[in-house]
Amino acid sequence: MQYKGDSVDKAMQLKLYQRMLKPRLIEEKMLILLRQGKISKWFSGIGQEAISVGVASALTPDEYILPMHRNLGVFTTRNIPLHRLFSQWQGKANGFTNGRDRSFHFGTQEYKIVGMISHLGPQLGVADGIALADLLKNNKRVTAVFTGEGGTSEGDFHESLNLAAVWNLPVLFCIENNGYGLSTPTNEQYKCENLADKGPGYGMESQIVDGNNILEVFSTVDGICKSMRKNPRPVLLEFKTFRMRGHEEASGTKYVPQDLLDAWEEKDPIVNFEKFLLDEKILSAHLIETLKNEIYAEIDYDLKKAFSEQEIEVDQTKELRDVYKVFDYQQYNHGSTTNNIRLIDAVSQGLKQSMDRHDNLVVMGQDIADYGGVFKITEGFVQTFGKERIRNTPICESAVVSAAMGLSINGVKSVMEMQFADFVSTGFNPIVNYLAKVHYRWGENADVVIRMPCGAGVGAGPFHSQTNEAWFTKTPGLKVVYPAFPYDAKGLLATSINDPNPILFFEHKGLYRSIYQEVPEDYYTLPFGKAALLKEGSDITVVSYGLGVHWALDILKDNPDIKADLLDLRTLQPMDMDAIYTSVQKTGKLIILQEDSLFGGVASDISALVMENCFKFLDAPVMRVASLETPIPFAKNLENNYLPKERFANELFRLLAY
Ligand SMILES: Cc1ncc(C[n+]2csc(CCOP(=O)(O)OP(=O)(O)O)c2C)c(N)n1
Repeated sequence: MQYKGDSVDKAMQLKLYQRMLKPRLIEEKMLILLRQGKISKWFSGIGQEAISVGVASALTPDEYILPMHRNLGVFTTRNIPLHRLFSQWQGKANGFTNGRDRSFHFGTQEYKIVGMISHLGPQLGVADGIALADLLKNNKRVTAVFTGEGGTSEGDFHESLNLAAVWNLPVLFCIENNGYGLSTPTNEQYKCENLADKGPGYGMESQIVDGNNILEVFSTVDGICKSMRKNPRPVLLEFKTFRMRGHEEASGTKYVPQDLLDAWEEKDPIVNFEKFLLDEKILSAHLIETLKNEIYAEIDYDLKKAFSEQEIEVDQTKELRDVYKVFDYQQYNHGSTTNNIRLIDAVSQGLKQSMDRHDNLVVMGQDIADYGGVFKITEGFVQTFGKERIRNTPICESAVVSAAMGLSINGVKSVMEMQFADFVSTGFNPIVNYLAKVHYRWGENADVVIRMPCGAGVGAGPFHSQTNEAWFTKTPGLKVVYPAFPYDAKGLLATSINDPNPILFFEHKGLYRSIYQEVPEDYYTLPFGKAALLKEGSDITVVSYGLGVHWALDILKDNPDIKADLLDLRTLQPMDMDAIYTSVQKTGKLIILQEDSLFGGVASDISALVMENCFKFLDAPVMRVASLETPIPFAKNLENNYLPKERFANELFRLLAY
């Protein structure tokens, strides 16, 4: 191995050696503890230390770094106290996740480290968002993110590199090509010769780096970072290295040819660098021993500390509480001036007023800038707020959701417009796995609103008509808002943007231009978790939300003899169960109407809760009315047959007669 000693000063060379030694010695200790059954899983980065240490050493302490599961050297180079790492790996309270997540699955703002989720790819889009926030704040900073070569096969890799290139984001994409993704060798992972070859395809500089040569890693990354800080742009680096141990310790390396392991053992980044430093007289045998002993002492001391820490205590209240960041709801009242506007205008107005109010709010979505979005919600926004804050995105929902997460980590709020709620499926992973879980996992929050133009009745067929709120009400950590009227839409959107938690904000397309209401001109907020009692009656309780509310209103209008409480839920998570219980206790009968197909929908859970909590008040079975268990058909008569409006009227009469 060739070291160019003159590229890095001697003090730094020594520091780099020390920094590589530390994760190596920690790992050696962990392997012993693993065999003793004192720790659970271990993902080894032995042989890959030069990459973690070299990259982390080239960044400034205020620059974010996003490591993966083999990057212990990132954590140690950022000087995280070892006992906290050990506690983290043992699921103890002094770790970073209160025992809620394992190994390297955590982040810490204190050390500007944002750890991975198991799904690997979203990490890359999060880096885009962090870098975008720096760019918007005019911080001259680089964000470095890691991926293995296996992770480059995920769609997130393509989406995130493309997004970074199109937006010119200062992200250093670091591929650690260690030959295997679990048991899959590179020739079964990708077809091109080098992954760095992909850079030019994205319009991005790229470079191959010898990942086992610490001086090459450090000096290359250092040089590139200096240049990226001056001239912000993404750069792709492919570090060639090798995974010397199994994917994780239990899985072994049987499938790896021995000659490959032998050849790479010769290239051990620490052994070789040590020899070089000895030759250069930067190191001596005595100094090596001293350095090792210092690290051993630190490991032993900190291990004792972590082992003596008690097991995490179970506190169910805290477990439930920590799913969401506490939101200090502020009521903003409005004056008396109103205008008769449509639901679509109310959403647009609410969004615009929030843009005025929050300097750090960015809106992202497909075709939302000059074009104004397919529904024209953001028409004219570019002229008022500029293209920095009103951002057209490529067609890459997953990377944009992840970028929204990154923006939030770096202090920028965002609203993302799904062009149609149906397309959220391609951004589903980061929503339910990253945004939803991040506060519970390590106390970070996702200050993100995802606007969801949804719903049927517009003859748009199976892929432009879904109302998929139940995909999200199922997932702890998300809030789900679903207004049925312009007044609610405006006030609830303002609240959603103020709330620091991730929110799915459903806007029914069929209501956009058909429902008018007097809506205050002023900015105002409305609280979550408060259903609206639209009609009062003693015979039956009707519960619905979104378009269903209007179907119920139509049918009750046509049948003035029916004395019904009609509750519009307005928000589904949190849900105003108290309002439902109160009404059911009065009427003894409940019918729930939802536009979505029946099984696993919101109506089913309301029904279950009412049975469990109000059984003695019920005079009849709780009825759920919903769409057919089919995809949403296109032809008008098929769609009408699919939707439950007519069935609702029949069931309502049946239940009243029960
Ligand atoms: C979306 C997803 N699919 C599969 C896995 C299972 N898995 C975890 S790590 C891994 C291999 C990753 O390989 P690579 O990105 O090259 O990183 P390395 O482990 O080699 O460092 C696989 C298949 C996962 N965690 N997430």
